[in-house]
Amino acid sequence: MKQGTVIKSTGSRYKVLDDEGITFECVLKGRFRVSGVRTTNPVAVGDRVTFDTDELVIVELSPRKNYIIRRSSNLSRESQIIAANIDQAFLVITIRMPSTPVEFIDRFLATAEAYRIPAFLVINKSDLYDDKDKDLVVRIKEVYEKIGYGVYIVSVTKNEGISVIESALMNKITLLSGNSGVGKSTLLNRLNPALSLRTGSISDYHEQGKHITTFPEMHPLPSGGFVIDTPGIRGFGVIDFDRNEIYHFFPEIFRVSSGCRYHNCLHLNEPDCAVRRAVAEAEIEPWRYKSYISILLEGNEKYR
Ligand SMILES: Nc1nc2c(ncn2[C@@H]2O[C@H](COP(=O)(O)OP(=O)(O)OP(=O)(O)O)[C@@H](O)[C@H]2O)c(=O)[nH]1
Ligand SMILES: [Mg+2]
Ligand SMILES: [Zn+2]
Repeated sequence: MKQGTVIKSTGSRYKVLDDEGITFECVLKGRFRVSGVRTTNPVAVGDRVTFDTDELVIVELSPRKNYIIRRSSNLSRESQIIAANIDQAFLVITIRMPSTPVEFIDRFLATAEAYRIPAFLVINKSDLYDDKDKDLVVRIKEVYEKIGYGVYIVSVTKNEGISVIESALMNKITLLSGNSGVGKSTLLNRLNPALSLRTGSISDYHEQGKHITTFPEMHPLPSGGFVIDTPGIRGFGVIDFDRNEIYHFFPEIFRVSSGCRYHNCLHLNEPDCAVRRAVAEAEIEPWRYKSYISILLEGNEKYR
């Protein structure tokens, strides 16, 4: 018997990396169930498992620190576990080619808060930006750092800002997310050239829109640690937010909400709302408040 980490799953087969760095192709032992959740896959990337090195069978799943999940479809009660034991989540964004909407950033960060996974922003393609774009980069950095999120500004192709990212990823399991075309695969190739992932391909763009079941892969980094490359917000697993709880996932809104007159204030139209006051006084960034309202009123359906 050996312990290892699942680094790839294709539904029935699992690639398990042991602690000496050797990989084994394993299957699951008989009926393998995780109590509590009905999932299409009982074991996911990031899982720590015990496996039989002769039979190549996974016999036990170690307790998880966390896991992210998505419903297989709107009507289905079955869920897919996307990944387990995630230490942090990095969202790669760009100001142009493509331009990432701030609401997308805020939905991602709120989801990370709901999972209690520390989240960071990576603003890529800094080599492309004109003065106006650079002003926006500075603004985004200011707004999110003030809330408490780490923000990195990089150009992967010019190899600028990459060593800081490298240290931040060391010995951690990191979920890497971001819209198609922002440079996730390019970044991973930069961090580990042996990966030679496909970049900038047209077919990648097409796959984005489809609701196909995909199994993400964990990519090992030479300096230790793993990165899980997942597309978009669906890759993160979309949470069914409880309406009354959404503002808990906007840290700066949550902080001032104790000053609202009503303890169950949703910060919409209630009188004497400390959140709306903070927005009016520019203590809370208006676009963050807008994102909050958007999730409150529309939920997450549009990203499912
Ligand atoms: N100018 C510039 N282009 C970049 C940079 N990083 C990546 N690119 C380009 O952006 C395009 C998309 O990069 P990918 O790495 O394929 O993007 P991705 O995020 O993996 O996209 P999907 O796999 O579709 O989700 C490629 O043509 C890259 O060469 C950068 O720092 N500057
Ligand atoms: Mg890619
Ligand atoms: Zn309020």
